[in-house]
Amino acid sequence: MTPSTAASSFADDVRHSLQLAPRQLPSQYLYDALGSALFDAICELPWYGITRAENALLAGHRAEIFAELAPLTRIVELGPGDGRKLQTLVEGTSEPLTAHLVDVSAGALARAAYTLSDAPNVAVVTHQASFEDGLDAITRDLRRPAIAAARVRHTHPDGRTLVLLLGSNIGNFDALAAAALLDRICALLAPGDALLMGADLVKPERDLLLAYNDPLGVSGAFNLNVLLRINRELDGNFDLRAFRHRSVWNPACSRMEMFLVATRRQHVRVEAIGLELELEEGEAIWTESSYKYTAEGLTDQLERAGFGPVAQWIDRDAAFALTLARTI
Ligand code: AVI
Repeated sequence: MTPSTAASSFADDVRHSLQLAPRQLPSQYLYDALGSALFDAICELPWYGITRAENALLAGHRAEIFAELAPLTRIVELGPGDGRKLQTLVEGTSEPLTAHLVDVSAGALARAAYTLSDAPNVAVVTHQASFEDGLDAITRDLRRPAIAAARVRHTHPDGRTLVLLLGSNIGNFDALAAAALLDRICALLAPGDALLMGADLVKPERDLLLAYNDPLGVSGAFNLNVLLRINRELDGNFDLRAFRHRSVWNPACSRMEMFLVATRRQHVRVEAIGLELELEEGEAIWTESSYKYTAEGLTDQLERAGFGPVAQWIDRDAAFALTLARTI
């Protein structure tokens, strides 16, 4: 499953993916205003360690990152969430920076821009778009000829660019889509620019099950909210009480999988797209995959995409890796 495709719309994607076998919904649609707020709440949960581990690694290594990449003038963050990861990073410099934030959620962009308004040296530009469309728009804005010239001359006349793909956002892309995304990031960057990627590592199954099916039920609400969104935006009649949240670890594919499971046989209608569904009791709608990696697997993946790893920092307790990689 791929979280986003360039020219798709919510209506088209819902119509198409709910009719696949097994039924699916692309995970990018979990992030409307409420979904983004619920995801921010997940990041606060004691069982979801990604955000805390990443923040500690960013705070601990930001000085090295800025020293390594000087002169850094531009940061592009794919999926900034509430902006706190970038805030932690930019506390490591007083040099002027332009931050391009790319997210499908207008609410997340507004929250991130607000968080960063505390950083006087950072000018924020927001792009409400999928990662792919946002990268393409930024590449166009930065005038590709200038980048192409920089590639040839191996110079950075207006400073270096750092792309941030944090929070294990890469984990919501399957292998092919992840490779395509890394290629697209590479296309934006000139040699010597860099990617900083935060990715969750394989860990004991019981920890993963708690992180993706927490005792407070926030993960369940986050998952179910996509049905609420279909009801609201596409005039659907999903009965949210007739579904339960399920998360499973798939060791063969090294990923957590999230589903909404029908608790009874039911008929659902989504008026705006003329869709009628017959769901059996126990039938599942696949809403998200979260791939988990090994440290070596991450560096191999980056090397295949044309990056040379510079440094990798690992939080062993949380099993989380932050990798800085340069375009070569
Ligand atoms: C945003 N993404 C990296 C999160 C993850 O861990 O896959 C989304 C999430 N899904 C359930 N909990 C959190």
